[in-house]
Amino acid sequence: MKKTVKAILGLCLIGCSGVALAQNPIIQTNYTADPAPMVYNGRLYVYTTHDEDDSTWFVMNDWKVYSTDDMVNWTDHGSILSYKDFDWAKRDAWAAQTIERNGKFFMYVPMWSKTNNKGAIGVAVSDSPFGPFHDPLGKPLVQSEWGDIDPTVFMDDDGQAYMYWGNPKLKMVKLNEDMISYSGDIVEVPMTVESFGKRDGKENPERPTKYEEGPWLYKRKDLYYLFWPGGPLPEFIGYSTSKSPMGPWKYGGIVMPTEGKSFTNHPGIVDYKGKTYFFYHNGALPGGSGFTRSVSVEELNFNKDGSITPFKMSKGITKALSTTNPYSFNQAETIAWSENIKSYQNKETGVFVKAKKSGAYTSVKSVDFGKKGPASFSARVGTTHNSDVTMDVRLDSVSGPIVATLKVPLTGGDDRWETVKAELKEKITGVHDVYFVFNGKAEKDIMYFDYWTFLENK
Ligand code: FUB
Repeated sequence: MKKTVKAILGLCLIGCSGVALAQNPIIQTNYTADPAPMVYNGRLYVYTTHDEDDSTWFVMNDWKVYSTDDMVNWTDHGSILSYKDFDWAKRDAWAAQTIERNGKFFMYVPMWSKTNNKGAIGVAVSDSPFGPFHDPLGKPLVQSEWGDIDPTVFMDDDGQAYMYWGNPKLKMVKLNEDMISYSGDIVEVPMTVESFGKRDGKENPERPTKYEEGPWLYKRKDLYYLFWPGGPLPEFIGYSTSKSPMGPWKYGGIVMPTEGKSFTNHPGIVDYKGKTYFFYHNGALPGGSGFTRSVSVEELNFNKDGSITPFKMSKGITKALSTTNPYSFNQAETIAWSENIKSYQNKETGVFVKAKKSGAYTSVKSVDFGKKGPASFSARVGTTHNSDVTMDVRLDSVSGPIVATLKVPLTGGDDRWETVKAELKEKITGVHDVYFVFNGKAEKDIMYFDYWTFLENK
């Protein structure tokens, strides 16, 4: 007779549930940095830069996008744009931001320009948040001098869009309605102590204030906020406020003090489902550093007067805003937490994940199996090994009860897949965190995994 997993787990209390575990960094399957959140059609998207594995400098070739609707399970949509998509660019896919206007998505991206051998900011356009994006101009949108990096674009309630950017100078321009051109002169924002605070340490004529780079423009009630990484290095995140999107700015103080194994940081702020979220990066993943960074998120709270009390990096948002349906097709690359997993993409499959060693796992939080529960489990998987490769489905922790085990067939390559089914060993009801644990004898690349679903009991 099948035992009821809900009954067994009743004994586990909080230690087994995974609820108390860390959720930051939110992406563990690649090194990501410079988070740029955007809400579209009720879903939260985060565009990121991508630090190549083992980098010892800013080796950054493309931008990625991830999304969620519950703040804990993040779907990897893969690489959506590269500096190679711009004829005029030769490297440095650095901090970007995407915004939507009239159903079109505009991604503002800094790169190193081939033509002038300087930093420059381009724009790419798409009909979808996932791309494909193309370069409508065939040239930079702005190229003023070295330091044209880190664009932030904000559209005000009256439809006027503003772009700020720059390191060490802070510049601003008004974008036209087409979002791919601008009007008027590029304004250099005065770097005053009143606007950006007095820099600590040795005097630096190039950087008279705390402002370093990476601005993010945000509006709350009638107040405009400019968040920015401040120096001297390693960076903290500070903020300034103004009654107008064009300034003058008044220094507000520190939001997030220096912390976290990366000498840079980068703010991205967004309102979503009644709360405000603050995205940033650090070097918290295994192998993490200033050149192998990872994106995290915290809830951002404001004081009554609109000021912000500084807060530290934390374990992140641990409670899902909603549950996941196990009876629909769920992508393997929708993950709350994983270890020893990398994500990849190819033409055949789109984005999928690979278990790099035996015992690697992915997990999904707050999966609602309902009252009847499932009869079976199936997943699209494959391996290049003919020794025993299995995938265990466990509940509520990586060592929780095994409710199903799939035998993974030798398919011979990550362009070849099979959908495999397993009967359930236990009856499952109610809400659980689900863990997929990958086992095999090989030293590396145990198996690959594309999607999963449960079949509901009738
Ligand atoms: O990620 C490359 C650069 O490092 C960004 O453009 C800066 O904001 C800093 O995060």
